Order: sequence, then structure tokens, then C-alpha cells
Amino acid sequence: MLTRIDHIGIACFDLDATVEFYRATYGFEVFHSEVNEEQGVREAMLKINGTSDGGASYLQLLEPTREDSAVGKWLAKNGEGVHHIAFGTADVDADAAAVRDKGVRVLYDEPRRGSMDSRITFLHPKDCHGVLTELVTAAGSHVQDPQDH
Ligand code: V0V
Ligand code: CO
Repeated sequence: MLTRIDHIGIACFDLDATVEFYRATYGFEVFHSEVNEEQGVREAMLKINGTSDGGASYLQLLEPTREDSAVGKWLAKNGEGVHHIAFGTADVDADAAAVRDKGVRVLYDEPRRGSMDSRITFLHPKDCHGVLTELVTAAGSHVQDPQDH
């Protein structure tokens, strides 16, 4: 079950300048930053609020590490802006399978490593009315076992 907005991914040319904009304008601080070579991004997560299901909501600022990456290609075509939306779930495997059963293309056979050791997959934007959609299970989040009280 998709229970929250985990993050909104925002593509930018200059991560440091964009981080400074969000800090100076709104007071948002960097909660976490990392380079994800597989995805071709340098990213900063700005935590907006915590949630009760073990996750939180973030803005994910993304600068490409190479031109032929997903974000690099997108920036060259569109310029800076909102790149994707990510829904949080305690069980990305089950939710990806359920969405695939409805005929939406899920881009990965198995979820891959996302920010802060989360597990992520993507749905094709052409099957989602133009929105690149990510499903994410935060590290440490787990499916509630009914006997686990
Ligand atoms: C591409 N298209 C998009 C789009 N990217 N539409 C909406 N939002 C986007 N972000 C459209 C594009 O305009 C084309 O439409 C069509 O899809 C094909 O795009 P393309 O430029 O030819 O590029 P492709 O097909 O090579 O790649 C598109 C996909 C790729 C979506 C398959 O970007 C991808 O695999 N994305 C998933 C991985 C990713 O985005 N990683 C970066 C974030 P027309 O022109 O044909 O109409 S990493 C992240 O979020 C992490 C680590 C995390 O959260 O933890
Ligand atoms: Co993301």
C-alpha cells in the first residue's frame, strides 16, 4: 500500500546553488547527501517532515554525474524542474507487482538501491500520464507482521 509521498525529485544543473536556494528561501537544511553512480546522480535530501510509518517526506535535489544519465538527458531536453514523484510503501516488491499487473511498465525486474539504502523502482512516465513515478521502501521500514505486537 502506498502510504505517503516519500519525495519529489527536482533536477538541477548546480546542486550546491540549488541547495543554497532552498536553505536561504525556505530554511530547509540538507538531511543527507550522496552520489549514486548506478543512477548517475549527485543528490541532496531535504527533509520536510517525518511520518508515522517509518518513513519521511523529502525534496530530492538531483544533479547529473554524466550527460547520458536519466537526469542528464532530461535536463538537456527540459531544463531544470520537477523530474519525478516518489510514493512511499512498506513493501515496494508487492506494490510494484500489483502495478505491473495493471499493465503499467515497471522499469526494473527487482528494486534497486536508492537514497539512504532505500529500495526503489520506477514506473514508465508514458504509462502514468507523463509523470515519472518512483516507488520506495525506506531502509528499516518493514511490512507489519500481524503477530508482531
Ligand atoms: C523521460 N520522459 C519523461 C521523463 N523522462 N517524462 C516525464 N518525466 C520524466 N522524468 C519522456 C521523454 O520526454 C520522452 O517522451 C520519453 O519519456 C522517453 O524519454 P527519453 O528522453 O528518450 O529517455 P529514455 O527513454 O532513455 O529514458 C526515460 C526513462 C529513464 C524514464 C526510462 O529516465 C529512466 O529509466 N528513469 C528512471 C531512473 C531515474 O530517473 N533515475 C534518476 C533519479 P517523448 O519525447 O518520446 O514524448 S535517481 C533517484 O530518484 C534515486 C536514487 C532515489 O530516489 O533514491
Ligand atoms: Co527519487
